[in-house]
Amino acid sequence: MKQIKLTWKALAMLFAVVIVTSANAAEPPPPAPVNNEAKRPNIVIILGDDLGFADMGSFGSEIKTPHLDSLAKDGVRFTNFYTNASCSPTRSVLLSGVDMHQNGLGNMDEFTAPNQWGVDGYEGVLNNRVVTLPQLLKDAGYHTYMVGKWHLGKKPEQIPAARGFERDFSLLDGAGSYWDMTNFTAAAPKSVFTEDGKYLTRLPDDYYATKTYTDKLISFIEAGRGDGKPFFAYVSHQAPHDPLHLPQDWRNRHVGEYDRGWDAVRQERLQRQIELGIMPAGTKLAERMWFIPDPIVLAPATKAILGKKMELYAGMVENLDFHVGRLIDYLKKTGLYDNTIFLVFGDNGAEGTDLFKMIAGTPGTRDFLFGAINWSQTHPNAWGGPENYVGYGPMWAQVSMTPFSQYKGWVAEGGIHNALIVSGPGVKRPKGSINSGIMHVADIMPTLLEIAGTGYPKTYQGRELPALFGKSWGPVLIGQAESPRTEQEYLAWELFGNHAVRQGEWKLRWLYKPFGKGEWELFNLAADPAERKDLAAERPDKVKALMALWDDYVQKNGVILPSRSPFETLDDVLPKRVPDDPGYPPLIYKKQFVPPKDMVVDPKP
Ligand SMILES: [Ca+2]
Repeated sequence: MKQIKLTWKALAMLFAVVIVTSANAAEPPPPAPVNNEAKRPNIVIILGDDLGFADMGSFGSEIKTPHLDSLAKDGVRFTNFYTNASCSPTRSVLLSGVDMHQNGLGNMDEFTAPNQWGVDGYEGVLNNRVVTLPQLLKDAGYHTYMVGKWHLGKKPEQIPAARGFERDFSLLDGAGSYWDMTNFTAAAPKSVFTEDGKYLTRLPDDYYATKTYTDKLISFIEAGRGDGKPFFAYVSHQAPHDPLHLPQDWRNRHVGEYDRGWDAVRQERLQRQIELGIMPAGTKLAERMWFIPDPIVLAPATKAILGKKMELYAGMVENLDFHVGRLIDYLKKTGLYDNTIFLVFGDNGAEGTDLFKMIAGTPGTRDFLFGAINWSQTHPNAWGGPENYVGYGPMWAQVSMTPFSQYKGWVAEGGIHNALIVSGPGVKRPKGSINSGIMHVADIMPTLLEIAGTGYPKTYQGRELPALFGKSWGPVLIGQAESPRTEQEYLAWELFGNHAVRQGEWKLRWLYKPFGKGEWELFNLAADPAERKDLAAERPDKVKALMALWDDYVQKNGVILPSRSPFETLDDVLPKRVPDDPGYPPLIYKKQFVPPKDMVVDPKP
């Protein structure tokens, strides 16, 4: 198949041409320029795992992120960008462009419910019906590199090398230690890593996730530099996902700064967001969740101990920013920076749930809500080190998601609404500007294919491909549209049974009690971005219209609401209901993956 080769500049011209010709159809477009491959831009996706909407300085945080902010200064910040509510569902959509219920991540592998087992779209890995972004970019002449967390399958035919990445250094699991191969469950206690398509016996010397991923990526780019091919790099950082693992010299940079409590920090962040133009004037904070204490009632020592968790989290984000800075420096020194497009975002809302309570405790009970507040019985001075597994809890997750309601795992805005920065050649909007068009992670595939001068085929290697879920940002990036979608086009989400649909400024959501009402709630996000006031009773017409869109989404994508969910019994009264489904949740029972012997190697130096 002959590849279409377009420069990014030519592509921008092509947009202009399309617009002109639609106004003046008599004039045929000039032939598109070809054979200027060297000028196609490099593409770098920087993903922060569980990084919150309000965690970067350029989105209102007090956390210092000068390198990420420098990309915001050079590019555009998007304030209405959506992902899915957790890791692998978002990543599957990013890399396939296809809705999660079709691409294999209809549910997280760890929580796939009995009624979803064996159903197409619920494989728990990125399935073979889709073609991946790196595969198509590789076919179009790009180098394709990946470092960091994969979370889309561990078998030889499912790993990054099998899905289009020419070079990789990857953690195949969804989380794990930042220092070694320790993982969390009794049945699968060891993380699995690959390097260039082989499974690793051990990790390199001096391994620390964020640092090593950056070192590896720089070595990949350096090795491929000079052959004239552009590169695509998927920098899938583990940070700042829990556990909060941080090198010793990064652990004590914010001592005491968060003792003032979560309410104060949220208010300060919202104030800065309004000053920056991230949120409109008059925006109100989502209410503090009912099970989180008012910091005023806490003893100073308690505030200091809980504040320490946020000190560590802030350190994680700053350390991530530091290593992003190393990558940017390298690209500037080699002259690659000016021809590189960057996309920066978090993969879902910040993490308020206690992962370890979900694993070691009694899943499906309400105790994990409270567990995260008191979690980790080790001495706080040891937190951050390799032997300690600490998250920061729902109070700080709400801070990370200022001004929104709730956090990761839920489809309130706090679970799915993320910060997005796009910078680099082809972004024709004023440097440092802000856009509030409604964007979705599924848009990235068609956008980047266009930038690379290629497109999404109807078939691939003889198989018919599912339709893309998203729409290209081409017209938005060159300033000719404010949003890739019209007021009529809708977005929808479902995870763990929670579900929602958004059309224009209206959002209809259904959440398990007591995070939601266990029935449809309606919000006007333009007036009420923090989902404070349910308008369902006042606007039955809107509820009905949005319910019809939800039904459309279910039908088009084969959504099956789960029979079991990690959040299902939160509102139970005593005695606890403990449904018995052998093997659920898979998270606890899934056995240690053992790679084929002939694919196991020692790490490269
Ligand atoms: Ca995540």
